[in-house]
Amino acid sequence: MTAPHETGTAPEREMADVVRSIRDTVKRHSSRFERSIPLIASENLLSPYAKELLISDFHSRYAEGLPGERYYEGNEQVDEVERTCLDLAKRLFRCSFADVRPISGTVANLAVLKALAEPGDLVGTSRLANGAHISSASFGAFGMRGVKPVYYAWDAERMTIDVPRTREILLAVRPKLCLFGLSLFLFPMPVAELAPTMEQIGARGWYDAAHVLGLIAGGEFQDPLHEGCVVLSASTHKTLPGPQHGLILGNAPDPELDKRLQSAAFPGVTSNHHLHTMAALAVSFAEHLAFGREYARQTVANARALGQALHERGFDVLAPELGFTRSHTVAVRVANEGGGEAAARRLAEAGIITNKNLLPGDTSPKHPQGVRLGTPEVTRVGMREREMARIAELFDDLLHRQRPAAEVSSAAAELKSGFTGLKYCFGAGEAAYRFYDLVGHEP
Ligand code: DSN
Repeated sequence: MTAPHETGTAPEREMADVVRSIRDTVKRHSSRFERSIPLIASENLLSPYAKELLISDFHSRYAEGLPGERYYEGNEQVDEVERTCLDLAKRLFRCSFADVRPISGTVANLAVLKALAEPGDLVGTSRLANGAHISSASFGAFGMRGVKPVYYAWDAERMTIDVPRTREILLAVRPKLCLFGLSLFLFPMPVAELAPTMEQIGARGWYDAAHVLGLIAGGEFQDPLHEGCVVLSASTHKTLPGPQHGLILGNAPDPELDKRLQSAAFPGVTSNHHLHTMAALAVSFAEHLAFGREYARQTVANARALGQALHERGFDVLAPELGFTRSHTVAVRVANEGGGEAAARRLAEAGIITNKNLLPGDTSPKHPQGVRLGTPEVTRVGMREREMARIAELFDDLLHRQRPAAEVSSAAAELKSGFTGLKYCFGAGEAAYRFYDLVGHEP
């Protein structure tokens, strides 16, 4: 990499300092995360073979349109990789349609709304306090498309939709589209149970699988495209350990619907798509076909073990009667530990990275009473049930026994130091984790 040299102009020297400072900050961030216990339910680590494609020449190119029907020249290899990506997506999710051009989960949601709803339409969804993604909010994708939410009835004990009461709502209000999927996603949604009602009112089923995509692919959750949803949207970097990207899948024998989704993806909500992340996604799909079943199984087993261990240490983990979770996520009400914001901040000081989260019954969006914990990343580095028990012990030490954050942080770093490689991908092992290092020299 060329270095602005010592005798460069004053602006060059000044900006070289800025570049050094940005690199130092990113390196500090990386080494902090290498020492910490990462429990954000929506984060994961990218495999070496996926990650190297992020800095490939694909990053620099344009490929508007579909493979073989582009608006630019020079796309033959991009087309080849995109066709592979589409084939792998359909194989992984056992479906007939895929579009990998949305550049994020929210962009995929906007595309679905553009394809399947008109401004003023009613769309069924869950409330934010019950775990819905901000796409459902008036200040999010729903508001952008001008559709109006129809809220499902919620069973807070079982942390899922209350089917009988929701049937009544759907029959009375008759939304055009019914969205399933959450950001606080503990249990499968009753898609199959509500499918006959959707059919009766002529509503289409839509599933936002961002959080549980890798679990669905791994056969560890529900299978919405075979239970009554005609379209599935997702981001691709949570339980599916891929790059930050978006995805739309379908399984309706309806070419007209597929065309609408494609035209909503481009030119609706993207111009170019992100070719480097699309290529990385193809690698991630291939790796999930090879390793995803075992990864999904262990991710869920770890989440259930973490819930159980926290419960045994006196934490108010939601849904104890149901084994706390069937996904990668555990929700803990921390009203007695200072509330969500204070607990999450204190955990971060101790090297345990989580997020505050609204829980059912929360009255103020600014003061969530929960923290959300996820096991995608700790599973990816090889942790199992025994480490989940140790993490619960660290929570207890910090939030119940008031052990100083610095001491808990050292204990967290010691635990993490035994997990420096990636699992469930090609090129795994020590070298894989060191892939976090930046590749260039100092300017
Ligand atoms: N905000 C993300 C999450 O953490 O769930 C979803 O987009």
